[in-house]
Amino acid sequence: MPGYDVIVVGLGGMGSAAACHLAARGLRVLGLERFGPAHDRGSSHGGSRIIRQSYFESPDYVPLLLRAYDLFDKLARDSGRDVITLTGGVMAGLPDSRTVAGSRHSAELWGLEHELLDAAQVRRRFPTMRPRPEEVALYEAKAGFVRPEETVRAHLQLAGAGGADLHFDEPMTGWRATIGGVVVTTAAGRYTAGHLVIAPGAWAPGLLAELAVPIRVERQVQYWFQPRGGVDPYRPARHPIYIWEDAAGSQVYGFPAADGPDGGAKIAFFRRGVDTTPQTIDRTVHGREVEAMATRAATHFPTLPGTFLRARTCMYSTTPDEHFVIARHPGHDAVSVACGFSGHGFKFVTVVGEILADLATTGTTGYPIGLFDPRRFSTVTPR
Ligand code: PYC
Repeated sequence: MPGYDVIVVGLGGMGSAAACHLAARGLRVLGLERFGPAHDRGSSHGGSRIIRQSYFESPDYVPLLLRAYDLFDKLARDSGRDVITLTGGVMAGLPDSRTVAGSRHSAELWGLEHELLDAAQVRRRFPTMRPRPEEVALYEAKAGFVRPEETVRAHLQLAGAGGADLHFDEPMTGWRATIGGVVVTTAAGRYTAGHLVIAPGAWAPGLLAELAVPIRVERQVQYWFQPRGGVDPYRPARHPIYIWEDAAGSQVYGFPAADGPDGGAKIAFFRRGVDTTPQTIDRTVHGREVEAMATRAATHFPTLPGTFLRARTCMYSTTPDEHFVIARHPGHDAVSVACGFSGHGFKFVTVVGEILADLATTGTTGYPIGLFDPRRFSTVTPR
């Protein structure tokens, strides 16, 4: 009999959630992570990530989002941690922009609560914002932010409490399928299990090369500014999360000032990252980058940029169609994979954990994950 029912490789956003759901089902779980708990070397750090329902990327995500919200609430209750805050969300741009029209399409298709605001209504409601007269917004009261580090800690806490063995600073060095499951090796040992879940984040191009999913790892930067006149108008009770698309199709996104007393307002470009790798990423944020962010912030917010406080790099793992990869491994029934979250995945971690637990235990899931099939990119060569 294998030593474990399931080994989870990667205990970032997705893997920690999978370990939590698997342990809650009474399975013997081993989690392996190359860094420490809730680390800042991958894609699950920086204090906040957007959560929203009127999904411009595709209405197909909506059922998963609805479940993700319920599971975030449950995670907060079960762990006692502050993982989700609803602030409302403004999706702004020209009426036919992807951000506005796509969000509206999802909202109408699924009957999601939303309001359409013209520029004057946005200015009145949110004095921090300065839309152009021709811009509009979809406002969604149920949008807000989740806290990536706290979410990972919460999942790890519950996984550990459920009996999972969690090994940090222990990267997987290899795996192979066997008759009864898998063997996973690390520098510290050799482990057997009936099933393997690989949730490698930005390490996917190396660890899941055989899937032939053309994932681009992008260097991204998150910036915090202290608004002129102070942060009070930017507090979560007054200032929503937002995604704002300009006439050229470039999106920025941001948050209320929620990272401590002088944490500032966080803003970032969505996409526009440069290609990188986890091994070579430039963690320095350069003056010209801060300048570009400050200039863009000033076009939407009368009291930004104010004073630059700090910036942090992270990584996106982007697929060509910007949809995720979640599936049983096409070459191995004993392996499930989750990668390619393309910069919009963190809000889904709770439900992805549940889906991975379904795939590991039953081979299938009741959730609609056809969109995330890795075979959409190419024929898979079994290892
Ligand atoms: O995760 O919803 C998201 C998001 C939007 C822009 C950047 N991230």
